[in-house]
Amino acid sequence: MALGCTKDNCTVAETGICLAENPPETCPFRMKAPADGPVASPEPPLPRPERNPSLPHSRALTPQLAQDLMADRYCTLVGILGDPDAGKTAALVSIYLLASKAKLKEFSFADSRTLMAFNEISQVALDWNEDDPPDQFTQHTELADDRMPGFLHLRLRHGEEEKIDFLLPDLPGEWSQSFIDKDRKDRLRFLNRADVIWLLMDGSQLREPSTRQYVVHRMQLLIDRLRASIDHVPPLVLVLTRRDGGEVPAYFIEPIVQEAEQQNLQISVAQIASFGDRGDVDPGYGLEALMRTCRPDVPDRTPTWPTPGPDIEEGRAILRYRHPEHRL
Ligand SMILES: Nc1nc2c(ncn2[C@@H]2O[C@H](COP(=O)(O)OP(=O)(O)OP(=O)(O)O)[C@@H](O)[C@H]2O)c(=O)[nH]1
Ligand SMILES: [Mg+2]
Repeated sequence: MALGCTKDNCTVAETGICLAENPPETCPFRMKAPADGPVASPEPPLPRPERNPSLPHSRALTPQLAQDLMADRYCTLVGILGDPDAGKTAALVSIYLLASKAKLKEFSFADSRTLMAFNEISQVALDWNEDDPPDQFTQHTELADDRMPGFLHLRLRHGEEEKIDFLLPDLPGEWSQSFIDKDRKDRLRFLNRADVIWLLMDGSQLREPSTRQYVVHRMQLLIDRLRASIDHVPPLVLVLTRRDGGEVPAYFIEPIVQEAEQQNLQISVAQIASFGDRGDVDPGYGLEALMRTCRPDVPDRTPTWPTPGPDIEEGRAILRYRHPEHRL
């Protein structure tokens, strides 16, 4: 390294030209080299990292990353199944928007390791102009790797002290179809560890006489598959979407509830409106109550079925359904 000069503005170290017009080697203003040789390079302030630093993962977590997180802290894992178009992604988008906009009463947003993934699936809903709602609030789900699930992570504060980490898989409806039709369960092994399983159903197909029987039958098959494939099936929640289009009467879903009860499975029913472009039901209706189903220790303050009448409160969305014979 060339020696500099003690005089301001002298560039002898870079140009070799002395500002005082002295020979550079003998100029009295030149900096002195240390007695033991040339100036040494300064030590780097930090040790070199052992491996390249990586940015936090912003998209859905792979099963391995989800497992790493679960090893670190308790995570509430939710299984989410249902046909294409049932409203699975829409429910996740709505939960994220409610949490991030502080619209939940009991939960508040604390953190997410998959913000980019949430933002990606929420894009249309975020741009939504109330006067001109889109035909589709979300896109059909496709995974980068069709062999393994991706998990969305949401950390919510509950009350003053508690923080709950939710892992929510956003799966394509075809996974549920191939589970029912072909017993394809290899990709759904994570359900063995689930704290709760949400079974999503398009509520409008239940209200519609021409489709009702078919979708009820499909859901019964799904319940049977779960019973046959999982050792300890966690509590099931039958989630009826598109509540903004109308309420599904209890007797339409009774055959599904009976199927679960015959299999000795615990089931409850929720009606949600992830979006609300029709009727007078607010977007996000029923979702806070749905979140509560993930945590049996969080008290459910909702009344039992049925809840007729136009003035629907948010808390009435989730119903601990009891077959008439078993009602208290
Ligand atoms: N009005 C209203 N529309 C809904 C509701 N839930 C879903 N939708 C509509 O239905 C469309 C499909 O819902 P998705 O959540 O993408 O369906 P999905 O179950 O994720 O479907 P796949 O990804 O194909 O398996 C959404 O884009 C919305 O337009 C709801 O509660 N109310
Ligand atoms: Mg989807």
